[in-house]
Amino acid sequence: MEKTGLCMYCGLGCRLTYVFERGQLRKTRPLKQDPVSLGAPCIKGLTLHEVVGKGRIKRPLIRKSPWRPPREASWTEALDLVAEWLKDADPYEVAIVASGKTSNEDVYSLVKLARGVLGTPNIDNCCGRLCHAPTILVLKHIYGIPASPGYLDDINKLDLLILAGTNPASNYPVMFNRIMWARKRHGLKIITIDPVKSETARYSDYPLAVRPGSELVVFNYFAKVIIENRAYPDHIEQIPGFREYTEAIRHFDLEVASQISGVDRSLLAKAAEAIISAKSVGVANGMGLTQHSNSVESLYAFYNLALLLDAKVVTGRGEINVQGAGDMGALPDSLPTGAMETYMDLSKLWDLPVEPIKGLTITEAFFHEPMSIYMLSAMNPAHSMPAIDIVAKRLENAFTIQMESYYNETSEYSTVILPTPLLIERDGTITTGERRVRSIGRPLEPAASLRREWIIAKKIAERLGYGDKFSYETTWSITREYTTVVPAYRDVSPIALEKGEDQWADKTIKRRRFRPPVFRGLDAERTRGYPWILTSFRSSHHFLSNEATSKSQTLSKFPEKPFLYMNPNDIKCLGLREGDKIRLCTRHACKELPVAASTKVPRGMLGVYWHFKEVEYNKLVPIQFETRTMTPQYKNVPARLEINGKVLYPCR
Ligand SMILES: Nc1nc2c(c(=O)[nH]1)N[C@H]1C(S)=C(S)[C@@H](COP(=O)(O)OP(=O)(O)OC[C@H]3O[C@@H](n4cnc5c(=O)[nH]c(N)nc54)[C@H](O)[C@@H]3O)O[C@H]1N2
Ligand SMILES: Nc1nc2c(c(=O)[nH]1)N[C@H]1C(S)=C(S)[C@@H](COP(=O)(O)OP(=O)(O)OC[C@H]3O[C@@H](n4cnc5c(=O)[nH]c(N)nc54)[C@H](O)[C@@H]3O)O[C@H]1N2
Ligand code: SF4
Ligand SMILES: [Mo]
Repeated sequence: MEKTGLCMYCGLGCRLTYVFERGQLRKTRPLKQDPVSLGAPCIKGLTLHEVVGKGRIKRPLIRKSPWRPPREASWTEALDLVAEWLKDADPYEVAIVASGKTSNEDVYSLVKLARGVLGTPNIDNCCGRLCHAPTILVLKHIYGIPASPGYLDDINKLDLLILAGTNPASNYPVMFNRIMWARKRHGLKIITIDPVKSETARYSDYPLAVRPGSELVVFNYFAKVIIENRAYPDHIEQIPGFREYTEAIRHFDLEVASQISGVDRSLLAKAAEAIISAKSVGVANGMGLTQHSNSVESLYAFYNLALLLDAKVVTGRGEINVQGAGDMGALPDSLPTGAMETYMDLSKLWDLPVEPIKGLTITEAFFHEPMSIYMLSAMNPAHSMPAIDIVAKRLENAFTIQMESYYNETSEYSTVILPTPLLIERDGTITTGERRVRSIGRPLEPAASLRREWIIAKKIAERLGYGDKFSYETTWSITREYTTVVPAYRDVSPIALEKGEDQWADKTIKRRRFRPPVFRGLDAERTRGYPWILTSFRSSHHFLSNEATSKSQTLSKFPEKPFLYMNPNDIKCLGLREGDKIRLCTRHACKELPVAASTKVPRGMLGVYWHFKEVEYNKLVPIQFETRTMTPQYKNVPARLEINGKVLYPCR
């Protein structure tokens, strides 16, 4: 038997064919007619059958005291306990985190529980906060839309693509297929801005290996060349802020750009030449730009450049439903109905009192104002947040409720664990990074002992006396509700979705406005005490904290390892050998790791695949954020290397 259904990983959101034999999932195959994958999904999707059944949490678990193993409990006991705690808690000491790995309906229900029933404004979503919050802020300011306005298929028509701190060859393979086809068909040129020689940078015509955190100067230099050559459409001059922008970028000449970014002058000049001669340009950014404390200004520089070029914005979004999670209102500074000012509308629609109060981001709720209750949906903060030693303490000291499919690092600190189905065991909808709304299709049946977030929210609301506000019988009744409540989804047809047809949430650009960026210098620099720069990147064979992908035999065979990757020349000149254990220290912590060689990593830098538990990369990441979005600086971390007590400096 065959069934079709979505993948459960990245924000491209491919539809796949699931093949069953005697009721067991045996294979996952491409689906030729899928307009997203175009019949060529990636290896993670194609190995889903190897991961779904292994190591799952089957029953609710309750831990009576920290460090004691949890015991199994009934759903009634677990939910009674959770409801009891929530009822007595100060709503400002509760943080609820929804997940881009669940459906729109599940996220929406948690937002309604938080804002409508509990009165807590501290509602956020994990992937949105830890990855593209700065991008969304800047897209909202420049284009008036909290989403990527372009389409994947735009790539087919581009002749130049600027990829800044993103690695689609690894992380968005189906997008990368389109890039490669355009390159083969009509010679699409690629500029990459990445200090690391990533899988994507290997195909780049202009690989700009910038000094981490210096990207802004390169974007401003490009803008200066474009303006000096008048290589922009006439109508651009009418866009508000144009004059101020031209003034702001005036000083960023080739000399400045090359000196600050460390990129060779002639390569920079050639890239600028390619930009001014291209007819149709596309841009995309990723974590290499956002996970910095100066990310918002870099992103203003990047999207001002995009505006100047009238470029297509094809930036991807991380997890399969991170776009939907934000759209459903799982953000502390907006509501499902939109800006905070719409709270009266929402109160009427829900018939619940909603206060126009800005809540805490998940990062603030861990590092600035510890909570007494954390309620986490499909998230693993004890692996994925910075300074995980502090995160662990917060979780341990609080009443932590996890809604999870796999027992992960965070589970060690949870008081109650509520077992949930995986995305592919759910019906309902997600919204991809393109803002394409898709039915998940529930290719797999969940075990009877699992409950998803909307059911959990409903059961809690019933216990707190709000059952009538959660009178949903099916997932689709929530789809019908959110398509009337969330303005960007008012043209989305729940009937079409239920039939399996794709829909589009609003993608129209609402305005165009230049926002001149301010250069405040690099966000971190080498010092004598910390002479190396440490960064983290992703592997195409592992997903986030690797809970699911580590269960696949096929994916585990690939060569990426929990090592500290260094340039082979650095290894040689320091007299090290691969496999040598080395002490790696940042200003936050130290960790011993085996060394491995990789030509990906430039000299003087260190790289780690943060997926692996053994690396505990985020133990090393200090508490440093972009202050408007509270997105952590995972990428540019000054570090020191020691062996037998001796400090190792980068070779000259
Ligand atoms: N050092 C460093 N840290 C980072 C980043 C980085 O680049 N460097 N990136 C950050 C980013 S962009 C993000 S989004 C966060 C992510 O961080 P988290 O949101 O914490 O994601 P995971 O770490 O994978 O934890 C997700 C949990 O979801 C569970 N899960 C439940 N259902 C599903 C499902 O249907 N599908 C999948 N895949 N999992 C499910 C899995 O069991 C897993 O334990 O990490 C951030 N942390
Ligand atoms: N296989 C796989 N696919 C994924 C994921 C996964 O874990 N595995 N995660 C999904 C999620 S949640 C997200 S958010 C996306 C993220 O996808 P991307 O945005 O591509 O994220 P990363 O690979 O973390 O970083 C992108 C690039 O930034 C570079 N970089 C590192 N430091 C710097 C710097 O200082 N400056 C610049 N300019 N570049 C730098 C890295 O070398 C890397 O090539 O991927 C999604 N897809
Ligand atoms: S991980 Fe992304 S690209 Fe790969 S199959 Fe799944 S949705 Fe498609
Ligand atoms: Mo992400």
